[in-house]
Amino acid sequence: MLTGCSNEQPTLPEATRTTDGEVGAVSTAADGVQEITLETGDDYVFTPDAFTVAPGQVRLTVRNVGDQLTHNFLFTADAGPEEITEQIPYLAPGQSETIEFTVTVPGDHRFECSFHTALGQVGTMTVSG
Ligand SMILES: [Cu+2]
Repeated sequence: MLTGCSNEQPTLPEATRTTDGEVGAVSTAADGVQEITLETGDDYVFTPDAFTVAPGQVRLTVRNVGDQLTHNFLFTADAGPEEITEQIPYLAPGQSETIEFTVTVPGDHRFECSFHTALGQVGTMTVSG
């Protein structure tokens, strides 16, 4: 599947969107930066738990839609083709945080909520070649 700049206009009118970023889809913002929004909640899952970006700048938002659980978001140390140190250390229920970073090396980056890795709250960001 092709992603990125070749995408046509979204099919939903803007007024019906709940947020400025569609959960789970990598899109390109007006400033040219690729964007992705993940959701997590009271279920120890990131949605999506796998997505692919192109080399370049990435703006990643994590939204905690849960009522009870606090999560975080970080790329697992020494598990990817290059280091990404940007992280969201603390994301309380109802909060949304955005980080930006740049990737250059193709490969898979594991990410996790370090509070809940034992419960399987992990995922994979692939940087395409
Ligand atoms: Cu968590």
